[in-house]
Amino acid sequence: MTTLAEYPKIAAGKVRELYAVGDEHLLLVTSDRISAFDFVLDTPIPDKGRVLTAMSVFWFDLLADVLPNHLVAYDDPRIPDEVRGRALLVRRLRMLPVEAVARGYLAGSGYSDYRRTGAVCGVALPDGLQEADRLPEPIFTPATKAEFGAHDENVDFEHVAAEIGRERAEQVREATLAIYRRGAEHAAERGILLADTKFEFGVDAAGRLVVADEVLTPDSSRYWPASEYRPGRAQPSFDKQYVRDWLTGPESGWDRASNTQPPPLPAKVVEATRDRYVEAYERITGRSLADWPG
Ligand code: Q0Q
Repeated sequence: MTTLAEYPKIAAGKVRELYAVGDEHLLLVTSDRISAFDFVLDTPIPDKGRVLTAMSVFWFDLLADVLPNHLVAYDDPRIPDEVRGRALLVRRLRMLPVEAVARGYLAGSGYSDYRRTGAVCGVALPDGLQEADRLPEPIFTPATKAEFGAHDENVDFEHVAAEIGRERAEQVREATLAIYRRGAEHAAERGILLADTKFEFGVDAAGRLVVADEVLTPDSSRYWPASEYRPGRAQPSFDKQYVRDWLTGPESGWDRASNTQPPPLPAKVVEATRDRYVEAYERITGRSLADWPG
């Protein structure tokens, strides 16, 4: 029986770890940790790791006709029982140094770049757009990978072309927009607006572009409830709004401007947040989380 201790840890993010499994594979483990306001909170959300893992598997399968992906297995003897259901066995790729972001709506750094320059990543947009407005069509707005904890820096297409070559950059842009369009269309039919999303791509030994990392999850994308969509303001997050509201509300005793570690979450917020992750999964996939391993 394999244990996680057998596998060398080769990378760690805020809520995920990456382990080497031999020379050809990796184990991508998603924890139950949740981050808010750029802090990793002390309180885990039960099943968050399983939901995000199961979501990536669903999207990899739905979008396999658009581009190959790195998934090898989600239920395999090489996956230790302690992380079963929240770990993916994946092919080891040569990763491209670009955060491949697609935006269908104006939010976050895209909105602030637009307010400052009328464009996002060198892509000019019409005048007069409001926050959270839907864009005339989805746009490719790449970013450079930031050091741990820092925000990625938005860059233009020419920067990506200089980094990875023009032909590969064009392929990444096409793939990013194609996968986003399909995902956003599927989600919108089920009452969830995918405002934007971030992909990571790698290249396999045959030189093929492969979609890696997590795909179209609430951690790599903005998930907005379509029923509450009101352009002209910041939109509520489908999955993180309960956490954000409690932390910035009177009960938490936390001052966001203090830049101090937020307090632990009360059980009611944890439970409501878990329910939102499960609801997002079951609406997007039409499947029950109870049928997912772990
Ligand atoms: C790879 N990451 C992400 C990461 C820290 C995940 C490297 N198939 C692959 C993958 C994937 N996925 C990676 N490298 C080679 N082949 C993914 C950003 C970082 C924790 C989890 N870094």
